Amino acid sequence: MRTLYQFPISHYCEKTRWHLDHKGLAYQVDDLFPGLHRLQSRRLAGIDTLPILRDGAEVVGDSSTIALYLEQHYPNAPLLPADAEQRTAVLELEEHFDRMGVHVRRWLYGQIRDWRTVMLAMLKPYRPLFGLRDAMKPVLRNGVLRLYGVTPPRVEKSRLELLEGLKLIEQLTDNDPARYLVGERLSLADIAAAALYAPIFTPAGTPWAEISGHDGETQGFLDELHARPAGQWIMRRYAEDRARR
Ligand SMILES: N[C@@H](CCC(=O)N[C@@H](CS)C(=O)NCC(=O)O)C(=O)O
Repeated sequence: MRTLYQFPISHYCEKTRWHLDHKGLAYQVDDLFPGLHRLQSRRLAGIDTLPILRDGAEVVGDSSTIALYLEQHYPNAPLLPADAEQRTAVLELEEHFDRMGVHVRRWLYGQIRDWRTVMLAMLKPYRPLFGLRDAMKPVLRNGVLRLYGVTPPRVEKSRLELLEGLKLIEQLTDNDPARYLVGERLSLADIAAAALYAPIFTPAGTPWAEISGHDGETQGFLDELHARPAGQWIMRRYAEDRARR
């Protein structure tokens, strides 16, 4: 039995879901409650973050370690090229877009003015146990802002970083949304880039599509990003390459 310990709203968990789905591997999800998850994540894998994958007797934490584990143990539908040079390029890009995920998350949380839809997307999987779920909302909101360093100067720096990441996608694909980042096939680099940018591009069917209520300035910025070749590239990866189980 395979279990993915996750937060549905986490884009790092989305990267792992995509990888498992791409390989056609069956799994169940265990949605841990944010904050309290650390009791379990530390016990399972000695880490504070999700995703964590249990695969039979093996427990693997961190989306990049999980990715390598999956490639090693399930070589079908490979996401790492056989060619050594391309493989190195893919792994470097995966790392780059993993770091970008931090900026995407910080920038997005920095834009939220009305937290209702975020809380709904975040807490939907959990039952409203004795009103505890709703009582946790302000605690969670403050925890998210503190944990992810959501302060105006850092949010602005993250905005610039995420623009640089989009520029890189455009350079690597020569502004062509049909192309992949490395070589002619989907790789771990594409999955990392598309999944970790997904919260701001909100492809249909993803948890972030439910977040609404941005102010005019933020919405205008998002519209500009959507119109760029990199925005179209991300939406295209979702439309064409995001197999769902
Ligand atoms: N490097 C990690 C990052 C994962 C990560 O940042 N997960 C966040 C959710 S998006 C998390 O678990 N945060 C909870 C915490 O830090 O307590 C990975 O790739 O798995």
